[in-house]
Amino acid sequence: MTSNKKSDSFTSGFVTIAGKPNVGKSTFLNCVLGTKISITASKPQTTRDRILGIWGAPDAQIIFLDTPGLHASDKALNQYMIDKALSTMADADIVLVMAEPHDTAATLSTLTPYLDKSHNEKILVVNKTDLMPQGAVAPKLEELSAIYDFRYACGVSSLTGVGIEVLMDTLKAMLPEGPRYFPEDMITDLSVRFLSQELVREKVFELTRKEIPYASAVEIEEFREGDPTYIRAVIHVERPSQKGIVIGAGGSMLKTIGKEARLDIQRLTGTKVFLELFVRVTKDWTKKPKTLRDLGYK
Ligand SMILES: Nc1nc2c(ncn2[C@@H]2O[C@H](COP(=O)(O)OP(=O)(O)OP(=O)(O)O)[C@@H](O)[C@H]2O)c(=O)[nH]1
Ligand SMILES: [Mg+2]
Repeated sequence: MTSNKKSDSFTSGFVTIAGKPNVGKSTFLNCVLGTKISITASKPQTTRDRILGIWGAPDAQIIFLDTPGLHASDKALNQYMIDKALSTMADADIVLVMAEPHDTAATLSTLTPYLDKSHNEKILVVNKTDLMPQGAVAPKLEELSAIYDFRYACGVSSLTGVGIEVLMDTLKAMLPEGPRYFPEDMITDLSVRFLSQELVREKVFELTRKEIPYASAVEIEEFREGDPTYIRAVIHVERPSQKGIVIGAGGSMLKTIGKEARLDIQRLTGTKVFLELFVRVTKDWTKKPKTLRDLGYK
């Protein structure tokens, strides 16, 4: 791609990562940043909010915005997630539309109405190319490119990093000259408190089954910085039966969630972490705008 920017110029801009649930948007962001700021899981609808990550080079700063997967649902929480994804797409200079190997033109074209809502450049990125046989990427890109007027299309693997550098060069060439929006050493605008809450939610997502991940929210009631960092968090569920499952036999499930979350939060804070977890029933919280707001989805 050609660029007529001056050699001493600084390039910057906002790139929103959008697509259906579970295609690897958050894994891609973590791969680009080389650090984990967005939680990931093998189940769909993991990300619920806009997650901002800042990529920097001496001559460029690209602000990536990870979004909840686009899907159809009337439930208040899901509507919140879809609205968040759409507003974050509208704010971007470039929307990176992420797909995965088993997408077809038919499955990907369900996104077209969403793409039509924002008037910015769109790039198609097929993620998880490590799962594709050699030679299958180019025909897949050609097939999926037909659904929209994409400015560029490429394949990447967020697991191995293949293709990421080429994509970053392309984004840099496409973005305009602009200021450094965030301080050079900043990687996200999210607080350690919020990231800790997300890490607990990630463990609930990975370790529980069926409807439990979708009925769970995490609220940090107390966060005291220091060494150790002290965190008291509540896992909200919708029904008493779900509370029993999250606690597990003899407290075993809650113990595992706590242990795994604590290790991740320790990596984040660089301190010892004392994590106290409780489970509370907040009836039908995913369906009511008021409880959604109370739990931070606003
Ligand atoms: N093999 C392979 N798996 C990947 C790759 N990228 C992501 N995954 C896996 O795909 C699953 C979903 O990844 P996420 O990053 O949570 O996907 P997402 O698009 O953010 O999902 P939502 O937040 O639910 O919309 C996880 O199990 C990841 O490990 C990749 O490049 N290759
Ligand atoms: Mg995600």
